[in-house]
Amino acid sequence: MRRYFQRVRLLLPTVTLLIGFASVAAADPEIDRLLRSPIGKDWITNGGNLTNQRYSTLTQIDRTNVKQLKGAWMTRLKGSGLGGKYSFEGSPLVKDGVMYVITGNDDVFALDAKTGAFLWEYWSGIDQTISTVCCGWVNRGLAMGDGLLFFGQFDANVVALDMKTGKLAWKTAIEKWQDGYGITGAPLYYDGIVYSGITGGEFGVRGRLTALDAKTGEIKWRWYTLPGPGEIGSETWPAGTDHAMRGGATIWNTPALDPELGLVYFAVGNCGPDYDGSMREGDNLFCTSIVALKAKTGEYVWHFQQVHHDIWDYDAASPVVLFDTVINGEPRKGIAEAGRTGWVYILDRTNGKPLIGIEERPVPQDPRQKTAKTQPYPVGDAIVPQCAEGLPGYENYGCIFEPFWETPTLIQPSGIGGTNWSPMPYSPDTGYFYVPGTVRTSAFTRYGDKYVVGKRYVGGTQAAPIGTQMSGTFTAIDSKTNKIAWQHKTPYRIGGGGGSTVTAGGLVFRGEPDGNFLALDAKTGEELWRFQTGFGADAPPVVYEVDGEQFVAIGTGGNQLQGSAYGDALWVFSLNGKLGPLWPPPPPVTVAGPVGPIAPGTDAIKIGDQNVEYSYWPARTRIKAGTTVTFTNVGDIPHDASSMKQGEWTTGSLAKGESTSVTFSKPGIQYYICSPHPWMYGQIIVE
Ligand SMILES: [Cu+2]
Repeated sequence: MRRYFQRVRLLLPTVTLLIGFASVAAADPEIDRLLRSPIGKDWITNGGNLTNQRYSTLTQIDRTNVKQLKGAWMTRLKGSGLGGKYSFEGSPLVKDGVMYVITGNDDVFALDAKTGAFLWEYWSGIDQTISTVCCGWVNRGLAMGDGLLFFGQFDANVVALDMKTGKLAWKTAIEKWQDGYGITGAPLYYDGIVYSGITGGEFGVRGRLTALDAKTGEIKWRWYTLPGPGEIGSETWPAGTDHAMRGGATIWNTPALDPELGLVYFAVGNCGPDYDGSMREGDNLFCTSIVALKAKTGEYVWHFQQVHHDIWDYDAASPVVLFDTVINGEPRKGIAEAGRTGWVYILDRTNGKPLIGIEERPVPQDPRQKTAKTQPYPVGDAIVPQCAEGLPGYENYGCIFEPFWETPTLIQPSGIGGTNWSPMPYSPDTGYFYVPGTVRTSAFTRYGDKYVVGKRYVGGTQAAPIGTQMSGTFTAIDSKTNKIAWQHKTPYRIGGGGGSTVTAGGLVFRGEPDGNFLALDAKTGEELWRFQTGFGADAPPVVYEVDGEQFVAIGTGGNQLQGSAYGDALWVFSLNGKLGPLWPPPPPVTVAGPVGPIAPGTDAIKIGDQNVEYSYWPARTRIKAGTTVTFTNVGDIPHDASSMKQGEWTTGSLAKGESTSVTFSKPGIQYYICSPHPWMYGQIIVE
């Protein structure tokens, strides 16, 4: 990859010429001005403004008075996105006293931001049989401009609604969900263009950033994250093969944009098949990378790859953050992204070179996986442990870049650890990034997978061993050193799509999967306020002002991957609030494995029943040897039940309504998981 820096240098003069780009007549001058400005009374895009900093300049609520914060209003969103298959990760947008919010079912509501009264509602009618959902039904938010609201849907359409009425303005299909594509990330609007990523990295898709005309929905250009033959990066894939064409590299989250440099930036997710690198020798660009393109044309400018030849599902899934800083007395333009590796990658956004330092170091090798010789190690601290400890029954274990083959190998942070989809706020007051992380071990196993259009294509699995602890960290990272300023150990997994926001009042607001909403001192980390919302309180909060009153809003609908209780509520807080806390919901599990009472004698197990898509009912059963157990999928998407001992038994993939029976003849304890969703556990005690 080193040779690409050559190209970066060649492109720099072009970048310099683009300064002044912002002065060109804009399509929506007011929104564009707000997008370029510090976040004030309105919150008009997912990350607050073009930087994704989530730093509000409002100061009415501060360290001295935050203890008085109470609920100003709480509105239930009419059952939208309510259920175990959904996560609520959208940040509400606010403009001129109107709040717009999207749920995990792609339904959109406009509310009076002061009272929570409904102004209009848009029900997506999204096909509930979509079977290419990787990681829960979720929508990470909206964008606005030209009088329209923009969002992506699960069915891979980008949609625009009239902001005044909620009526559909246009709808553009980027791809078909039947081919594995979907959209879960919030788009970015700027200067008449809507930028949208795409998901489907677990389904052998070809990732891309798509730029649409905001007024018409017409596709202006697309930039593929996986190079075609002869294109930049094609030499990092095996010559004469088409593996790159189904190599995933999707874009999970909202881009950022620097109008002065004229560049749009985004993070690219893992390579496909996720856990099988045997047929895709090379660094595999642009998997697990940060990429900069010319914002107007989509022309490549630079990239930085965080993990070469990724076989661990180490997505770059958190939104990139732009920030300006001073290093060694020199003003620098920075960009940062928090990875699943547990590191924050800090670069110069003019050229993609490390700002603090990132070293290429040799790593353990396995020729069968075609492992990369070296990997980038950022200077500074990781926010989660990067080595797994040994466990009984596991011969192999190791650290972050430990290779694996067919014998389960324990690795931390794992592809479900570190920072996943959650945003990372930045405060120019403290100079800190606020980084959520999940701490857990995964047992990685590689197996082959044949590519079939629209089917899962991951080539292996990672599952937390039964009985292992799962928790989290919330860390302030100093942007000048990439070192920990302060860190909280959290009892639950965070970073899987929840989030936080920082203010000029010196506060960090963040939710917990157990329903608590917290305010921390941004400088010291001290907890200053805590409020029980009654629902899983994970979504990234926002801060806004109406009629001189400052509000803090958070969607409390739970998060399927963090295990928090589901709901359909939106809570809004202010110093004049009157509403008190609710009873706590059931807390998330902290130990991997099947939960719930043991059902004696049950020989019928339902998958996805009782509105909990990713579950077995009962999760635990006790039977006599020789019993035949029937597994039936009553959920919406395909699932299976597969022995945690690889290859011992499996139901095979069951579509909605399908059943398969398995006979258990030998006494013993059987643990099983769903192979596409390895966080689903079941237990059968055979006597
Ligand atoms: Cu499943």
